[in-house]
Amino acid sequence: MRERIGALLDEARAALDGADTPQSLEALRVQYLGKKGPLSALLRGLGQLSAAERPEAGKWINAARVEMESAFAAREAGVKKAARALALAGETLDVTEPREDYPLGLLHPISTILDELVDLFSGMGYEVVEGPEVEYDLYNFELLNQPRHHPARDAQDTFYIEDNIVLRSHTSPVQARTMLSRKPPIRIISAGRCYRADEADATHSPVFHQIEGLYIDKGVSMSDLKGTLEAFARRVYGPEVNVRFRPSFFPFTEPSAEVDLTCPACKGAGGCRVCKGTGWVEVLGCGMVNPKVLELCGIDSAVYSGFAFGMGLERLAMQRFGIPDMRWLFEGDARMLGAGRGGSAQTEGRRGE
Ligand code: 2NM
Repeated sequence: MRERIGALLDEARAALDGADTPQSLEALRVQYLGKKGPLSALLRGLGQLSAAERPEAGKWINAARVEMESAFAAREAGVKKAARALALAGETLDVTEPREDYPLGLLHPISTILDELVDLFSGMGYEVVEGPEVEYDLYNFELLNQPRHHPARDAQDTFYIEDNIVLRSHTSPVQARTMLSRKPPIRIISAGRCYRADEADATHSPVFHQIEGLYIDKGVSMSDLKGTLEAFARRVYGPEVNVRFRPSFFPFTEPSAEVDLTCPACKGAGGCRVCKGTGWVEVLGCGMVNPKVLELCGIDSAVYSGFAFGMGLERLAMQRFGIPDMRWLFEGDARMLGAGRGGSAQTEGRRGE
């Protein structure tokens, strides 16, 4: 009896070592510990033993069952652990694996240009100031030396909300508000949407974006203006760019100038579409703030002087990205947000039109 039980235990252990799934383990459990198994058969056979042999044989059988059950429990824990490790390995997800055909989202060209300019002028100590798009004509015109009879104040050119309220036609009213509310030194940029009653075409839009700078302090001169704008030109157009100042006129500056830069498309060679063959592109207007404007805005023009400059973001974006029609910037066509990165690839999707 003892030998039979020992052999049975050895056999069960060997079978257990080969069981590596919950299913095969369960089959062995039925085989060795079930009602039709060898231990049950031995128990049933106890009746045939003599009364003297019976108690000891019963003990052996029960001890064998306890031992076999603990061997099963140990194996079961091992099999469960292995099964779980296998399942986890099968579910592993590589979150770094690149997917195919990943459409790149880019900022709108206007936002790209604006972010770059804000970054540049912030670095030169300018603070970004905002103001309302629906504006009193006092701030939009009057304080900027554009009195009542000035042609720019015509309803033909400016959107009127009421008699004395307009959609701002430039971001200069933000400068006027700042001059009135602060004392020099003032070094600010304002940027945002502006509105003019223009028909939309390849170079005009009734909604457009400007960025303007204003610097007022004691002793600010035209050479400060030139240095500032040359730094701007090099940063945005590259170190090779040439800068050309041409005399001009604005009601709020005196003297005034227009600034041309080397054409980014033909590098000044001329004969290209972007610069209409001149080798130069017109980029911005600027000047020394008219003393009349300083006085109107409560700044003593005998003590302080300043410069101001302004530019349209649409034109910059069109030159930079080679966009041939200003309307593309406002139509909400997702191809403006580009399939490729940088340069004129930003608008690659529309190039065939
Ligand atoms: C331009 C060109 C020249 C300008 C002037 C002022 C202010 F408020 F100081 F008078 N702000 N911006 C200015 C000057 C804007 O845009 C083409």
